[in-house]
Amino acid sequence: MATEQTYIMIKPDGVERGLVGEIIARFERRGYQLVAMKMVHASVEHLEQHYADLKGKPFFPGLVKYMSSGPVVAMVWQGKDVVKQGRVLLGATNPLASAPGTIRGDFAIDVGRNICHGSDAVESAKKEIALWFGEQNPTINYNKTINSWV
Ligand code: FUP
Repeated sequence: MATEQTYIMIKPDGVERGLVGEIIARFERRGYQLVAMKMVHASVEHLEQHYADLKGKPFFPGLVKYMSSGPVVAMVWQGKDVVKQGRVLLGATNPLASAPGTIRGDFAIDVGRNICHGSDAVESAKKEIALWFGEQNPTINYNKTINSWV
C-alpha cells in the first residue's frame, strides 16, 4: 500500500483544552510520521474556503465563527492508509457516535466542539494541505528508521 498524506487539524477547543500533545501522541504511537505543522489563527474567509462544501448547511455560520475564535494546529501526517486510519483515530463527526478509545469518543460530547478535523479522502487531503500550507509541498522529508521495513 502506497504511503499517503492527510491533513489533520486541532480545532480551537482542542487547543484551548490542552489536547495538542495528546492528539499528536496518538498519531505518533500508531506509527504515523509528522511531516508539517504550524499554529494559525485562521480568517473567516480562509475557513469558508476550507468548509466550502458545507456552505448551505444551517450550522455553517456557527462553524466558521467557532473555527475563527482561536488558533488551530494545522498538521500533515504521513504513512500507510493514513487518510482512513486518521479518521478512525479521530472518531465519528458526532462525538456521541464515537467509540471510546477514539479522540472524540474520549474527549468530546458536542458535534459543534469535536476537537479535531481529518481529511475524508486522498484528494481532499491534497486540496486541504495546499489551502493551509500553500501550493508548494510543505512537507519535510526525513527518515524514520523505526518504519524502515515498510
Ligand atoms: P467531518 O468530515 O468529520 O469534519 O464532518 P463534516 O465535514 O460533515 O462537518 C464538518 C464540521 O461541521 C464538523 F466537524 C462539525 C460541524 N458540524 C456541525 O456543527 N453540525 C453538524 O450537524 C455537522 C457538522
